[in-house]
Amino acid sequence: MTILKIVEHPNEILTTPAQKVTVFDKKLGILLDDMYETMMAADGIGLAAPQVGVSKRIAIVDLGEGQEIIEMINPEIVAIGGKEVEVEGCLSFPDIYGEVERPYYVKIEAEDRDGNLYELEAEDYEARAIQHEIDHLNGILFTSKILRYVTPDEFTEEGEEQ
Ligand code: GNR
Ligand code: NI
Repeated sequence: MTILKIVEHPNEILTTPAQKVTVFDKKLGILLDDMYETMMAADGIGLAAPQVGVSKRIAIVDLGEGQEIIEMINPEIVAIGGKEVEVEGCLSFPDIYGEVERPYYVKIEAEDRDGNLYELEAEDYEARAIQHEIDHLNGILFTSKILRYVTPDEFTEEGEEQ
């Protein structure tokens, strides 16, 4: 497996809508595995393919703590509910943290690495990470949604992981 280089802002790939995946081959599995290793090495809870230089609709989320790894290929949000403001960070913006309002609940439809369609419901921080990643696939960056910037120490004071 390989730790990939994370693309940082400013880079056009981060603001370009990614292409749908049509081929579910071994190469896709290798990319997903490499993205997972890259995310872990960078201490992230999510990663989208454009962040490793691949403009395809592929993203992963893993909140850790025994929760399962979510692999999303061609994800679509099919329902949302509620709203909540929380602090977010992004591996493509190393020193920026800010409060973002997002729906508290999402239901998505996506394909797994074998091309099987599945539905997933998520709440709270998991729903937030999923939406942050789907935004990446649409070329939307969290900085365009920040209501208030916070300093890293303020972020840790709130008890979030760094
Ligand atoms: O590691 C990450 N943490 C995070 C915190 C709150 C909301 C979203 C995220 S995703 C981010 C990793 C990243 O940049 N994914 O695109
Ligand atoms: Ni991000």
